[in-house]
Amino acid sequence: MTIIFTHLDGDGVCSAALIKMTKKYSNAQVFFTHPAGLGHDIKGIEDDLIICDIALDKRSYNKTYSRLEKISQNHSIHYFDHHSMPGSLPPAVINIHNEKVSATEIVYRYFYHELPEYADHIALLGAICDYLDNTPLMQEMLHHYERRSLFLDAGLLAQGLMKSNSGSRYDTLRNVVNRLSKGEFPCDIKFWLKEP
Ligand SMILES: [Mn+2]
Repeated sequence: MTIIFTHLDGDGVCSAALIKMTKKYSNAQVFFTHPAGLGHDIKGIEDDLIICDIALDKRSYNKTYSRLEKISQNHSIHYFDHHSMPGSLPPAVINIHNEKVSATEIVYRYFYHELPEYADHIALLGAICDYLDNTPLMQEMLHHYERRSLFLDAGLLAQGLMKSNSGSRYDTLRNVVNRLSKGEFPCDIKFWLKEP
């Protein structure tokens, strides 16, 4: 079993959706966290771990480091991120880092050969949501799309994620990740359009 910890914005949700498109990680469980909470949230994890779009927080760096180190003794850890790092990661952690592109683009490049064709659409949405669609690869991919529909979809995703504030928010977000990973686009996810 693999656990994915990701950010609950468009970039984080799209990163997780791309990972779940791969055969190996289609059953991975998705959880949401944030930089200050990461060290706390990974406590007691006894599974393979993937972290996306979560900055390493300076104040909790030591705690996060030692927990990652402990988990990495028995499990694989992939860390996909694009924020500046206050320090290194434990040597056994596979650190895929690039500060010039979105976390979604990092994940997209890493799993490129295992992704279905519709992954391109989700990769672009994640990049647009983080205002990082102006990279060479994303600009090249944008040419294959109807820009207006893509930006509508990205807007729906960003707004939908912000508005899903009910008690079952994490379940809603998990459901969104699952649906995106199966080839649905934000325009298909109609429940976002309803008032809670
Ligand atoms: Mn991001």
